[in-house]
Amino acid sequence: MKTLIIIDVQNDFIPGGTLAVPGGDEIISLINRLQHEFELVIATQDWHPRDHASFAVNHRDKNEFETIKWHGNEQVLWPTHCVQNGHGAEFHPGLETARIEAIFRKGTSPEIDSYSGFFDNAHLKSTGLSGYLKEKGASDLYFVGLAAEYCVYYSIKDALREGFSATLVEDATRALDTSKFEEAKADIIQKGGRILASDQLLPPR
Ligand code: VGL
Ligand code: ZN
Repeated sequence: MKTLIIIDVQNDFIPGGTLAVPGGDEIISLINRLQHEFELVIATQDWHPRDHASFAVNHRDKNEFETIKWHGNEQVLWPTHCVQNGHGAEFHPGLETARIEAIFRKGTSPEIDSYSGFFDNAHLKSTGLSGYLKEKGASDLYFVGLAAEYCVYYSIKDALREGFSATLVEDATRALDTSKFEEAKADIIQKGGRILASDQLLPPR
């Protein structure tokens, strides 16, 4: 079953938010149009407690966007974003949510960050998304949303590891850092994922 997975289209990742992805607002109407081409639509939300370890303010003498070693993994220290129940964690009001059948939340444990919609960054904790999709018979996954080289890319890598077919809809995502996104795209192809443009999915206008 063709399934659309909408990653983190939340206020904090859209211009005006605390971790805004440039052009993040430009993809919302396209994501709304794409939803109608899919049998199953799922979304994720970054959903952090205020004391989350990925926030720079929770580390002494560290700056935003600095990288540290955290439990043996590289961890970027982010501006405070997507705090549980806060305005920044809500879906952007322009995103149509009527057809979203399930929402998977991630980054909920204070001590572990989770870019992927499937697992945390250390692969210790599952969100249940993989099992949900398998039970639904969803094998053909298409990814859109924010941010391209973080949560979208990590979700695609985990989808491939879990044995799904995974496709990035390239014009329905935006990156924080476009050169990192180029590396991510090369890696997606190398790992057996696909990249296509939305006009290959939408009816002609
Ligand atoms: C994300 C950085 C931190 C994302 C989430 O949604 O791409 N990026 N938390
Ligand atoms: Zn986050």
